[in-house]
Amino acid sequence: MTQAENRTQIRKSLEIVIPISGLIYFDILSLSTLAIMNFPTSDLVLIPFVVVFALCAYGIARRSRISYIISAVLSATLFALFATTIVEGFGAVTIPYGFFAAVTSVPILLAVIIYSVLGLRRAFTVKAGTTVTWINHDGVVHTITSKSSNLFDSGNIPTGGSFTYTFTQPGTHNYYCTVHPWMTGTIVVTSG
Ligand SMILES: [Cu+2]
Repeated sequence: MTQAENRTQIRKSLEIVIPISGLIYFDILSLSTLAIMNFPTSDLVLIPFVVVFALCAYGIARRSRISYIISAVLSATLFALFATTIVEGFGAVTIPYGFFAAVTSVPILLAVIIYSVLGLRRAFTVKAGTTVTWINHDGVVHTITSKSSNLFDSGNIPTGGSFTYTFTQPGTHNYYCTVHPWMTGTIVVTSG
């Protein structure tokens, strides 16, 4: 592995590790804050966020594109919803937990937004000539089938099986699973 490849590899794993740990941290922080405050109805709006964030963390671990989009959009939404609470938290040095929650959640939500967008942009982008391998870690059969073009079709990939394809044509390649057509993915191939 060359140094440049190494750097790309590290950057890609940051785009997985940072959103996942950020989302999990935010879930733990939200749940413990709610528990400390005895679940006030005014803040129960956090519960759906906690659930979706957990699902997103799981989805990002499985390289799901939509999870990146949802985690970025919802983190930004939380900022907007809780802007005043966050500002109050910063001023409330006398309430150590509120201050701690505000101070940690701001950089963490920002990191989740930034790295989700980066992950979305980069994790599925390869240079022309790159060989991509899909491994089926799931318990059921899936396929990797190109959508509009007839570029590639893996046929059924059993559990533990894999499919390898070398992308030579630059462009956006959408693919899906013929068994579960709602499962889709995208590989962006850049020239050279
Ligand atoms: Cu499938």
